[in-house]
Amino acid sequence: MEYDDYRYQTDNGSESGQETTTGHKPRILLMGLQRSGKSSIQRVVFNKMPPNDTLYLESTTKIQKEDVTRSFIDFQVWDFPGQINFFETAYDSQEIFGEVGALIFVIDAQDDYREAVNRLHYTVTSAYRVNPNITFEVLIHKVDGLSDDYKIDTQRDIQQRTADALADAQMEHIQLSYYLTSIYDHSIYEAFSKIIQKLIRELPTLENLLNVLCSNSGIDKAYLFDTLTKIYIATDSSPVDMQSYEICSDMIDVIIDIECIYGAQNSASNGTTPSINDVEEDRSATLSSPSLSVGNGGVNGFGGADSLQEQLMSDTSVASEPEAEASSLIKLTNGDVLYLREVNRLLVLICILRQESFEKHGLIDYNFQCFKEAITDVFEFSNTRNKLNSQLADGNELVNNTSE
Ligand SMILES: Nc1nc2c(ncn2[C@@H]2O[C@H](COP(=O)(O)OP(=O)(O)O)[C@@H](O)[C@H]2O)c(=O)[nH]1
Ligand SMILES: [Mg+2]
Repeated sequence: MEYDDYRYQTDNGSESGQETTTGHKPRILLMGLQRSGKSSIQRVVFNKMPPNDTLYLESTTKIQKEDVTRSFIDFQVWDFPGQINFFETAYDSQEIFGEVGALIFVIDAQDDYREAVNRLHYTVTSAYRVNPNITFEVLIHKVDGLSDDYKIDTQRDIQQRTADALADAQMEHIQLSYYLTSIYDHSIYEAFSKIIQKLIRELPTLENLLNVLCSNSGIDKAYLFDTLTKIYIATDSSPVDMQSYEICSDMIDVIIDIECIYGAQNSASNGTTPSINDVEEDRSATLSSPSLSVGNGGVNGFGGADSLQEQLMSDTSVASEPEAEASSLIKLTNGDVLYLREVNRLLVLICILRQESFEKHGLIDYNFQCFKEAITDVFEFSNTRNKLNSQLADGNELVNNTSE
């Protein structure tokens, strides 16, 4: 399958009638040795490519830029060819690294990683010299084949080698964050959630709103998800455990699948835009433990979802149009309830709460409405500010094409 099948908005076109790429969005760079998995990560997370299809990806020969414009997520992803050194004088490193938000360095953990660690050191120190504001993120990737012990050892070893090398170069003040990831499970989404949250300026406001919502409604945990990428862009300040994130992320797949099977046709024949529509479920009989098994890494679920996905993908101007928002309820036999509410076409809120707390569900719905209005306000505010910023930056005339 071709890459083009998956992309929804790219740097070289306004296929969906959206604005074309602006050169001044925060950038996320994907760097690392060849075959470490950079292109696969980009396709799986942002273009919904099924993980197995990445086996057929061709090697990247020039920087692939992609615009990701989805409500609070608004940046460019640059996928680098591993074989080229962009710090050489032939390239304008100021132009490449000057405006970067995050530099993600991918290391293949199934391979001998010594060379990758050397390259990581070189990349981090060189990029830091150009722009000390970059956040450096290291993905110890392809850990699907590895035992838990081996994962931990590998991470410790890579961290140690990198820290030693930075200390030798007297650059130990550079901060790096490490993640164990694989495209075959939730770990890559969880890592991207954390990486991207660092770039969302509204994060403190969103967290605050979620905290208020949780404490006033008896909710134990709430995640605000970007529906398409399944990246959670904010959560309340109670600790995140992987299991609760996974089950919420699986719930999105379930709802989208059900919508695709039972919902999309109706809405198409009504001539209205399909959305995740009022799917009410009571699955208490079928779910014996708080873990759903919906697809591998949650990605298979999108197989038949093309039309809905495309619509979701092409619509980025959502916050303004009022429409009936979807909701869904899943009761688990351990006494927990998963409650999903659509904030707008790009965002869903998923709450985990005790069944007893859900009895006051009028209160929760009322609080949700307040939450939704607040989110819409924050979004509109930041949208206006971004537009102003980009007009200012356009005035300063920025060069956009750095791929050669
Ligand atoms: N087992 C495993 N293989 C992966 C993973 N991510 C990518 N790959 C494989 O690694 C190979 C190289 O991937 P590619 O994205 O082309 O690497 P790039 O050169 O860094 O862009 C492909 O065959 C992918 O299927 C992963 O998480 N686990
Ligand atoms: Mg590549």
